[in-house]
Order: sequence, then C-alpha cells, then structure tokens
Amino acid sequence: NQNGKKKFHSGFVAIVGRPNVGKSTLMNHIIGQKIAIMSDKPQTTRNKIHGVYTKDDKQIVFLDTPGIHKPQSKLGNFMVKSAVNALDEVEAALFLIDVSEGIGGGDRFIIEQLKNVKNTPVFLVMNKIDKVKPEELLKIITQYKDLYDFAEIIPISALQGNNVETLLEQLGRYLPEGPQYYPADQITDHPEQFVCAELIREKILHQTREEIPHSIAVTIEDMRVQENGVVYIGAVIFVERDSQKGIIIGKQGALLKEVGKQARRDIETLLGSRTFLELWVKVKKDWRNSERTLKDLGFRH
Ligand code: GDP
Ligand code: MG
Ligand code: K
Repeated sequence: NQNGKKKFHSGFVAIVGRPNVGKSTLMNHIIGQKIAIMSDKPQTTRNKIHGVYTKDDKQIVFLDTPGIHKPQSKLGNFMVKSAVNALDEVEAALFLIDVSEGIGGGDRFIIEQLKNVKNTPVFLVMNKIDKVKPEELLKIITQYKDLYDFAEIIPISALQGNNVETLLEQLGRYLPEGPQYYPADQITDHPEQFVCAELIREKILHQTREEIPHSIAVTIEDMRVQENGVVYIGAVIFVERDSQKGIIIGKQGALLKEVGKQARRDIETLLGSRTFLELWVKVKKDWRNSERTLKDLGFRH
C-alpha cells in the first residue's frame, strides 16, 4: 500500500477432534508453552482456550475446542453445541485424527457434525505420523478423503513437530486481511484463574487414574496478591459423591496434599510468583446434569 507497509492477516482457527488425538499437544507445540492441559485421559480440555500465534505479518488465534462426541449428559450437550457453533465463526478449522488408529465412531460423528458447518474450510490434519509407516498413511488418506471435502490434507507429528511449519504456512493462505487482535507477546487471552483451575484438575486426573472419571470441576474462589508478595489462591474441587471426596483427599489428606504440591509448582511457573494454594473438596450431587450448577461453574451455551 501507500506507506509501503505490508498488509496484516489474521483470523481464528478451531482445533477439533475426538479425545486423545493430540489437539492440546499441537497447540502447545505451536504456542510453545504449556497452556492447554495435556493428559492421557480424554476430555481434559473442557472449555475453549485461545492460544495466540503471531509471526511477521500474520496472527492466528487458536481455539482448542472440547471434544465433539456423542453427548451422554447435559454437560455433553453443552460441549458439542459450543464446539460446533464455534466452527461457523472461525476462518478455518483443523480436524485432527490419530493415524495410528483406524477411523472410529468418534471420528465419523465429528465428520457428520462438520457437514453442518458452512463457509469454513476444514483441514484434515493427520497427526502422530511418527507412529506409522508411509504406506499406511496413504491407506488412511484414501479412507478419509471421500468422506468430506477437506480444504487441505496435512500429515504431522504434533509431538515431534514434523510438518507443523507447513501446516502454519497453509493456514496463513486462508487468513483474510485483518487486525492484530493481540500484542505479539501475548499467548493466551484466558484469565489466569481458568488456567490455574485446569492445572489443578489435571493433577487430580493424573493422581487418581480410573477412580475419578470426569465427575470433577474446579473453581477458583479467591486469587489475590498478599502484602508479602505471595499470590494466594483458594480453589474448590467439586465431586459428585462422598466416596469421590474420600478418594481425592486420600489417606490422611496425602493425595490432596500431593495434588496441591504439584499444582502449586506449575502455577508458580505460570505466574512467575510464589504462590500459596489452598484446596477444598465439596460434594455437589449430580452436578453434570444440573443446568444451574453448570451455569454456576461457568459453562455457557
Ligand atoms: P487431546 O485430547 O486431543 O488434546 O490430546 P493430547 O494433546 O492430550 O494428546 C493425547 C496423547 O497423545 C498424549 O499422550 C500425547 O503425548 C500423545 N500425542 C499427541 N501428539 C502425538 C504425536 O504426534 N505422536 C505421538 N506419538 N503421540 C502424540
Ligand atoms: Mg486436550
Ligand atoms: K467462517
């Protein structure tokens, strides 16, 4: 243009895929910091997390959507609805699959949902190529490419970073001219409270394995800097049953103490400040099926 300044391009990109295909890993690789919480357990990422990638004259704001899957509760309905709605409002969507596993019901369900999305190009991102041979990859491409009119098909390894640059370059071609939404050094627009709550939840899931399914929610009740410079955080862990409360507290409080220790370490890294973390466990029966409780806990349509 007249000033000789290059035009800026920007846009929003949603990442979808069934649990465990590597959505959080990909976003963390791109953003280069631990924002989206990773776990071997499905559905760790319940809310949208924006990760902001800025390079030269382009900015991509990523939405790590909750897994789209056949809903089994009201919470499930919220999750599917919000994830599918988000797809209409973005510049592009990345549909991640795990190439080391065959196409499954979860993948097919998402493809059906994608058919309701208008005017948003969908990339088929074939993740975990480090786990398969090239000829297997070709077989999987032929399985998928007739099921949907994908804008691009890109094989990557989110874990090792293979081909992620190519993915970003291809995405850049779909970004319209637009503003720089966030400063170049900002990597997430979520309140720190949310990330802290997710870190606590992650530690609980890691510590409890199968005993605690997804029937927990964590809210930050209080977060402030004390006079001595230490950040005080008070958090409540909601469970559905008394037995789950017992499991999370552990023998003489041992498990909760460990959760607190590990979460505090990560939170201190995140905030760059000494932290005092206080945790409570409360039973809120059947919170997943209560609309009011869902609203109280911050889930939105
Ligand atoms: P999400 O549920 O889709 O967000 O999946 P995660 O990002 O939490 O990843 C699930 C699991 O897959 C984790 O153990 C990751 O380390 C692993 N994973 C993710 N990407 C890759 C990859 O490219 N290669 C391999 N071998 N493992 C991966
Ligand atoms: Mg995730
Ligand atoms: K769109």
